[in-house]
Amino acid sequence: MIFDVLTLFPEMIESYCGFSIIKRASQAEIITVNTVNPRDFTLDKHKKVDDTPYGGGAGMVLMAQPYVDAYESVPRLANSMTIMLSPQGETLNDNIVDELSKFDQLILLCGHYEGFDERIREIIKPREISLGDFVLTGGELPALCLIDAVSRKLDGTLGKIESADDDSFANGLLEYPHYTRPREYRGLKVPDVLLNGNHKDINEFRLEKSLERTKAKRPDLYKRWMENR
Ligand code: 4FL
Repeated sequence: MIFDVLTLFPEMIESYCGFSIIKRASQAEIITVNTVNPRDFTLDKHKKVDDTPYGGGAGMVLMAQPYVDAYESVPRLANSMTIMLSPQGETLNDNIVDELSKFDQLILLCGHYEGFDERIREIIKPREISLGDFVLTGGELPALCLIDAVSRKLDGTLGKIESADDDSFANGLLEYPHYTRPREYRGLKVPDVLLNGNHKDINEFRLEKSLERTKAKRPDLYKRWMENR
């Protein structure tokens, strides 16, 4: 998977991708993360990427020309999708992450300031994706969330044991509680069933706990799970 990220702050993307599992996925060539800075495509000597809005109002608007030229400089694979990170998009979820993980290339457009000149949308026609109903200072964190969530779905990124298949959401339920050593901490004991080595009992216990906490914390997911089983 190639991620091409259009951003005015490439170091934000590069620094996050230099750690932990995402770094390992890059080294294993499961993913490649490239950045393109629209500032490098400005035509004036001040390298201006934003300007005041026509019609007045607060803030600055990202200019179309540097953004569109930066976008058009990205080499396109056949199986590619362009995504704008924006609070106006559809909200990201595990189904969309699965769908996106099937592409060979994701081109991610990060906004800043008050927003994009509308002609960027009209020319590029990206799919718009939001992380939720809140506003950030820029689209870099949402882009990184998307890179992270998609990367961990790709073959080889996670080990077999940590595999994404039984994550919360992948099976439609929240995860069961996890415990590690010691067997007792501040008077709180690890449930006996996890210590007796009976895997049928353990699986039953875990499913029961998954159902219990999904019902309590996410009645919407619980309802859907009950309807589909
Ligand atoms: C993008 C917020 C996606 C939530 C500012 C620029 C944003 C965002 N989801 N805020 N992009």
